[in-house]
Amino acid sequence: MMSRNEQQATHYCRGKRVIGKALLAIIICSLVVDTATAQTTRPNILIITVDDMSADSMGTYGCRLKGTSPNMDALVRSGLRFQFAHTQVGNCMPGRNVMWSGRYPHNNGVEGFYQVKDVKHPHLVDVMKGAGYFTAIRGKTSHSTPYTPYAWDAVIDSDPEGKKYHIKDPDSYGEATARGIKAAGEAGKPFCLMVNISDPHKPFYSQVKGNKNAKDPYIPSRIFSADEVPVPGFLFDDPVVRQELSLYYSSVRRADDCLKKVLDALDASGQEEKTVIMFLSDHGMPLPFAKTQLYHHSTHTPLAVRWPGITKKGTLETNHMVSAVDLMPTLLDIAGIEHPKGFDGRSFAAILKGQRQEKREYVIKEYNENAGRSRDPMRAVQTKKYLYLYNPWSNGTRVFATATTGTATYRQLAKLAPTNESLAERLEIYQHRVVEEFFDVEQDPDCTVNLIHSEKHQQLIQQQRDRLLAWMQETGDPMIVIFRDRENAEAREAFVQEQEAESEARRPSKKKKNDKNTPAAVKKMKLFTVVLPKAVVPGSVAKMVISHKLPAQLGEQKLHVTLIEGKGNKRVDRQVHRIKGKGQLTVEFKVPATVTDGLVRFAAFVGKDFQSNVQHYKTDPIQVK
Ligand SMILES: [Ca+2]
Repeated sequence: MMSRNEQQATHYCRGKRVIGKALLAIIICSLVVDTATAQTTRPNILIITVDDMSADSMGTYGCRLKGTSPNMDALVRSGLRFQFAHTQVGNCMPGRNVMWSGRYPHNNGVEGFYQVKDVKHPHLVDVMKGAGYFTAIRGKTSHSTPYTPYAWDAVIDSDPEGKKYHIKDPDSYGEATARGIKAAGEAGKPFCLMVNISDPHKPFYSQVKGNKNAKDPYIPSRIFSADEVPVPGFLFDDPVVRQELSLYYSSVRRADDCLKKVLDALDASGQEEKTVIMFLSDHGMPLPFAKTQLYHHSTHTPLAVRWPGITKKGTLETNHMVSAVDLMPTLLDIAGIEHPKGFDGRSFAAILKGQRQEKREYVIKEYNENAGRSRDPMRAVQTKKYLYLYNPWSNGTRVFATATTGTATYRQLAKLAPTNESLAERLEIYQHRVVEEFFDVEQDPDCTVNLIHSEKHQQLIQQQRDRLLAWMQETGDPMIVIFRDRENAEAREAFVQEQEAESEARRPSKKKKNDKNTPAAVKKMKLFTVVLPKAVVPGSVAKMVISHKLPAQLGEQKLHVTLIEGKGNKRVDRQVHRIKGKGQLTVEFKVPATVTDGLVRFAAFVGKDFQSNVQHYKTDPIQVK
């Protein structure tokens, strides 16, 4: 049996130059040669990403709040930074897989948050290892690699004693960097080290995951207050929004603190002059209209490369548009490694050397599904001045599924919308959108005025549609069938439903048939509501009233209702009722005389079993009286 690494190496070489019986000998031979070349000529590669950070949260990219990013600013100024760089996707795993495959999602197979069993393309780690690099990663390994077991030489997420590093701890990023560099030295190889900083991804500074009352020990070097933060034009000025933004910007500052530790570690290693640094964010801020979208601010990223002896300090590059799909070919050129076949992206190494490249007037963006596997496909063409968006999922009733509904900002939007006309309009757009949009991003970077019906923009709109169609053809995008036939709403809806079904089928195999057949639209309905008992008294009966409304297509379903006690979530009792259509039932539980920790919870779900539930619900802990 070959190990995963060997399989990957074999795959890569086979695609490149190896035939028949000589396979193994040539691989060994080429690896030996590559390792020797690597030791003498190849530069170290240090890739640093931040998570969920909008470009304009940095001073060098126009942040209106001073002091968010002193170290990031110094880093990008020390090399060449792109003004017009975008990531392809507005969310993490599919976005990062574009970066490290050089392929669009429909060609690398990672369209959502799932791994691909049979990876047919070489990943960054495979190619770099094949060329004699020591490869190491800190953070986001599963989101950056399409398969397991990972081929990285080292995954540095724990300290030498095996204790997991905290993802918000700046010191740990310095430590991991130092260890990665040291390990490469011991292996006698140059390093390809990827450090993925967690901030400003949620939980934001001060919000400790899983414990509302815990204090966050990782305090940013500067904390911003609600009254000083800028409110992006795609959001709205409100105390709740400002409060959340203040935590976001404080987390940007903590990302900056982490970056400083990484650079200090590189400096201390003495490898600075032999190391090429690439720095970028994976997509925009984790708030409504940014993350999981393809708007301008969803994908606009800071992107800088410092290539010792090549890039000129303080270069602001404004001529060319580049995007995440170009990163891997560029890195291979920097390292002097031959390209494997099949990249969608194109190296911008020439631009780093101060040369001009043709055909850099626009970038194409692609979104398919969110972390919950709900499918809402979109495509976009972005130029320096305009953005065209195609949103075939929008059918007037389908609600866009996005991670940003978990934010305080979204909850405030939903709360205020019924009594505020302009927020009601924003909520409508957030939930339902329209099929096509066109924005003048130079005048309206927040993408609030849709110009798709503007008379004077029709020629420009058509130009972007033509570009998108040509790209679909060239890259084999299956969406071409409906894009060609844009006026056909029925075909469009059928296509999206088919994609939704495929996405459902990709859920883990433990999910039952029952679940696969549940359309996403049903999952978005509120199937039942619960009225809890006014008080829960030990030793007496607690009554809850459950009203249900199941669509006909679900037929008869089981409703499981559970009483849970204590911090350890121990099940006291579960009752199963059969429900169908519209109705109401009362569920009674005998509460134990002594309740563990003095806490109970109620939970309920509809479906055959929990793994295949159609909808579930759980209360916060309730104090017993
Ligand atoms: Ca992210």
